[in-house]
Amino acid sequence: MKFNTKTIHGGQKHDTAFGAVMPPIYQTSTYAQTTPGGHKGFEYSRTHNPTRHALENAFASIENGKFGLAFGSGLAAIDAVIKLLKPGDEVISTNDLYGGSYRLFTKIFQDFGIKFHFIGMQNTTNIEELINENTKIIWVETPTNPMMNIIDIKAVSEISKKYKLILAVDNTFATPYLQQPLDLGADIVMHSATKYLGGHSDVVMGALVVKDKELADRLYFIQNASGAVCGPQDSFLVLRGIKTLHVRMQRHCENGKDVAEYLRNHPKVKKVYWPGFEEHPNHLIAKSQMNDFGGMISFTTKGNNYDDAIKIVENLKVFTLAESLGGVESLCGHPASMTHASIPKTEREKTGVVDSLIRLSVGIEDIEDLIADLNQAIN
Ligand code: P1T
Repeated sequence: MKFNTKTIHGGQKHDTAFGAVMPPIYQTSTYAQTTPGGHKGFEYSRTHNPTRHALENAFASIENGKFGLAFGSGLAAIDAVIKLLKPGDEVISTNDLYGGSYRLFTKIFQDFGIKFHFIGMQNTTNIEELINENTKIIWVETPTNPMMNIIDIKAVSEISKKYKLILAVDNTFATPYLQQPLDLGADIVMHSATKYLGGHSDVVMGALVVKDKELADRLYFIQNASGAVCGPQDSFLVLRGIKTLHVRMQRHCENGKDVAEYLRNHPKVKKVYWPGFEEHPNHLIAKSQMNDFGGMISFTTKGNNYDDAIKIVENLKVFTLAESLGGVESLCGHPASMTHASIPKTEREKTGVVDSLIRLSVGIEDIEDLIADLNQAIN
């Protein structure tokens, strides 16, 4: 199946009881057994649940993987990946990444003896310089949150293969509609399914997808042993969301392009971060590894004034000021005080997360209304 068909049918079977076209919400914690071990493949819903299973198959299908795992949040999915490690192990991560991922790495796992290196990965030789016998995982976010840097997944995967490391890619911003990291050599794809996969700002969820059976088994063990799973109702919602991922993404990309171009021409705007621009430093990599450029855009205003940025996000009306992204409705955020407040100011400013930076998740409303809203708020 091609991608658009996979979003609707990938990994799915009609329900065997009554032929329900959508999988029922199996709102149950446990399953009757005829004798100990005498069950139909489901024992307890932390381990397996039919609705979650249908969703996990959909995750695997759209990411061109073999095994999907669903978690109670994106951070719970990342938590499971880092639990593959032992004290003394090291991770090399992108230095521009979601603030909550940075917080999980530095405030939780660092205390368990895992060492994290944060570096710009646009130049992949930076990565090789940090590799030693303790290095186990390379953590890549691309496009990065919120600076929209693009990292060459294929080039990083060549390094990870050379040193026998695990390459994990957070594909939240791109979604498999735009890029499929497993095809580019990644070992693990991670999602905050809260965002584009769910697509309607009504659920918090995380996902992992892998191809390798042994790695999948280790992750399934952690998923069950640590227990950060999502419930059947949420599984149903994300499964429903995935069925329109391709049409939503197409419109997010169209609107994103128009908003990026509008902002670039605005006299009060200093810089627009969007990988579709030819002048974006990683545009050629974006063009080669992504099918389009998405609906996430960050920009700064002239003067780099904190109060000006706050005034703009307060004045926006069609764009809602809120954490999160990837829903049908347009959202705006102020990373320095919101999503990236957990990164120290000196660290975040090194990557460009300055006080005037505003992040937009461009939704799928009429473009004229989005532009008019930005116009009134910036002017
Ligand atoms: O929020 P949660 O589902 O736990 O996912 C965490 C996460 C992981 N990776 C990326 C790239 C993310 O953007 C996120 C969550 N991000 C936001 C809430 C945000 O507004 O950026």
